[in-house]
Amino acid sequence: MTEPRGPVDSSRIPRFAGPATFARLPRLDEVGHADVAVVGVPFDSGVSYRPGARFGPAAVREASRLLRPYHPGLDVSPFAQMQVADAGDIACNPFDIRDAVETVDEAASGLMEDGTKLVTVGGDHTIALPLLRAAARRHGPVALLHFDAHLDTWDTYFGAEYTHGTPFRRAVEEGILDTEAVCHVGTRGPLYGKRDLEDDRRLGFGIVTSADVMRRGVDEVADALRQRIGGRPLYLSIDIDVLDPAHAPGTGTPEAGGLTSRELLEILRGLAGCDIVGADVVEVAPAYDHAEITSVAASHVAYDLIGLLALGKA
Ligand SMILES: [Mn+2]
Repeated sequence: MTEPRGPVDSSRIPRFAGPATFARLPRLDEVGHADVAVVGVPFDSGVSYRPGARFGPAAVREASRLLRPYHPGLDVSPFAQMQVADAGDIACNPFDIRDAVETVDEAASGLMEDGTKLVTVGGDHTIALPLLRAAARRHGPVALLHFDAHLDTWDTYFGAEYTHGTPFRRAVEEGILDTEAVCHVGTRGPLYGKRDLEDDRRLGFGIVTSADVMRRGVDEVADALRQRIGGRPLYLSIDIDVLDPAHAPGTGTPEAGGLTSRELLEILRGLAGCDIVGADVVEVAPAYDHAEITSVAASHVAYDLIGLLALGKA
């Protein structure tokens, strides 16, 4: 096996120069095959409030320039232990959501064909549905941990089925989730009514609220999640609005009282050993960001996801 090609050497090319790929990794077309590919989906036509997540992938790549190759929290050097590459963006129709959903499904399935696992950077949360379809086509119905301020299991908005607030209801309806092991983490904030929670529970979801994380602590929460997941193939969907607006102001539907970036990263690290088959980080909307707070957080979340995938490969 040839050695993986890693990021450009920052002792030779400073971090503010060189390629604009995620973590300054090679492009997928430069390495041919990747164990893990970072792919952008600059799509935000499914949002219900502030638009702008179409600029998320570029902002997260820019903020990822400072990532370094060794992850001490997980004791892993992901870029040395496997080939990681940047697969560029999936370009989809900004005027036709159904068409965009099909495009993401096909492109993700194509990228996964030879076993590549995807860490997808959105884009709004609509894209989780086609990404889950692609994952389920390969692995069967998948367990899901959904980190978000919101449930995202609403039925329709203005009659529209495919939006950033509805992907996980569609996914349950389509039978692509293993509903024995689906859970929201970090939810909070006002709802339309109590029925939102009843519907969500009926769909099969468990909930660890943002307040639960604070009361129980990250280790206990991660242990409970890991037990619930067991050995099932697991998809992780991370809406950056799971973080408090202090940690992620640059997002479309911010809610007070969220996780700190430290809590989120530590819960993720507590999932080491799970059989992760794919992941996304969505809803970074850089126009509302300050000093790259949100895109730095998202780039670190993506790096942790890659680290978890590297551990799974070891
Ligand atoms: Mn969401």
